[in-house]
Amino acid sequence: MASTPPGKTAAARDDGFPHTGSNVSLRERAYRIRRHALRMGEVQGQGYIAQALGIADVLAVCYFHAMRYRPDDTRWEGRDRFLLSIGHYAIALYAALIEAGILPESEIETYGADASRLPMSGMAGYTPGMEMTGGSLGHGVGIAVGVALGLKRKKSDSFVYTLFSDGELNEGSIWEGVMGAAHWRLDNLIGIVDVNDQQADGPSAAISSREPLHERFRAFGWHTQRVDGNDIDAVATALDAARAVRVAAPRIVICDTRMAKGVPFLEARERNHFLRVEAGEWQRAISLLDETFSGGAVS
Ligand SMILES: Cc1ncc(C[n+]2csc(CCOP(=O)(O)OP(=O)(O)O)c2C)c(N)n1
Ligand SMILES: [Mg+2]
Repeated sequence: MASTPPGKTAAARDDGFPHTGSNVSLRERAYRIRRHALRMGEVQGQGYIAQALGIADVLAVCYFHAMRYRPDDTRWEGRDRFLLSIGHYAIALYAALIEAGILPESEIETYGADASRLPMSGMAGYTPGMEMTGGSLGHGVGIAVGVALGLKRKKSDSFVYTLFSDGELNEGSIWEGVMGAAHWRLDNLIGIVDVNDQQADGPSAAISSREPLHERFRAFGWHTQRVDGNDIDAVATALDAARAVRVAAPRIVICDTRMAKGVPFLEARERNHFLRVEAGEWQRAISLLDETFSGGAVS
């Protein structure tokens, strides 16, 4: 077994909650996830950075509060599964996996390079902790339904989390999965939608609105909550409720987030689906993030 990383207790590792007993706050985890993502962005000079900054608070809660896993055994049968439906958010998940001690921080330098374990779109065969291959949008919920059904048949008490996006709701296959999950009453499935009101062609509300999204999910038979996805306490409370509530239905936590959260000059950009940042501006972005964190402004 690997040595216990700083801030984690050896006793807590075996029950699958490596973060239990850590003295690092969720707010600091989210800040560090953002920082890892910016450093990967700097390696390539471009990427889906705004998404990573926007979803960092949610990932911090997933990996340091809600989910069971063993950093040194990513295939552990008792783990909760995290299915990243949106392959282009891989940079965000890598940042969380680095923070979780599943990937070494040194691999940041390899991001997006040939033969790297960190390709620009999420691929299950390449990266420890990446449970599904993304890239073609619309498949995470359907795969999550299959995994959740399989776990139920094995009498497992693991949860299946799947993260998908507001633009991805344009894919009909998402709604097929949503109906299947409700039909099979998959109370071990927790969906998280990142509603950043942005997709490749512009604002989601203008291109193909799915609002009121909470009412739609409710109508599809899901236990539904909607929170500010950049409010760490609200996300943690919602995920606690999603696990604890006694209803025979899948659960959704709709997270309204702000793209590029934590780096004001990137937040201010109108089109930030794919960001290009000038070479000198990466360090500025990291410094601003550091300042907002130490000043208490990020989450
Ligand atoms: C089936 C499919 N169609 C189109 C794409 C191209 N594509 C990649 S990301 C993206 C936008 C999806 O919306 P969202 O994730 O909400 O965008 P973001 O919030 O990241 O800007 C699109 C259309 C794809 N990867 N797969
Ligand atoms: Mg979006």
